[in-house]
Amino acid sequence: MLTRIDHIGIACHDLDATVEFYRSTYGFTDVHFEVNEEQGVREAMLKINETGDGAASYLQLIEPIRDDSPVAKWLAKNGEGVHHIAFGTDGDVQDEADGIAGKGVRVLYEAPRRGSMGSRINFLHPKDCHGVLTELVQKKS
Ligand code: CMX
Ligand code: CO
Repeated sequence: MLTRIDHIGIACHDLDATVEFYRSTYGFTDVHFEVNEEQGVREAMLKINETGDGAASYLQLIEPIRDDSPVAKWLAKNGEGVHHIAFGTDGDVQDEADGIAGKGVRVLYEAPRRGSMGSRINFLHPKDCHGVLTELVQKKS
């Protein structure tokens, strides 16, 4: 089951400056930095709140580390802004993805890949989701 908004993904040109904006403007100070080579991003997960199921909600600020990464392509076309939303699952992320694929929505990866903080992730194609790139997240247990 999808139980929460796990995070909102926001694409930016300058990760450090964007983290500083969220820190100084809103006081979000719980920040985890990570590089995800496979996804082609350097990222900061800003914890926003704890949720009832023991997980948390985050803003994921993402800066491309390669010109050919999906986020670099998206930034060149759209500029900075909201790039994707991510729903958290309470069970196996691939079971969730398979169930959604059965409803005719394209799932981008055949098997889950590694996301932030040891999570398992997959994506749904934005063209099948009314224009929203949608990520599914199973947090590390
Ligand atoms: N949100 C909404 N629509 C999007 C989109 C996004 N983030 N990215 C692309 N699109 C739309 C484009 O606007 C385009 O629409 P039109 O045909 O109407 O112009 C269409 O989808 C195709 O876009 P594209 O620019 O040609 O890009 P690609 O098809 O090469 O790639 C996608 C699109 C979704 C397959 C690719 O971005 C992808 O694989 N994303 C998943 C991985 C990812 O985004 N990783 C970074 C985040 C990592 C993390 O969260 O941990
Ligand atoms: Co994400």
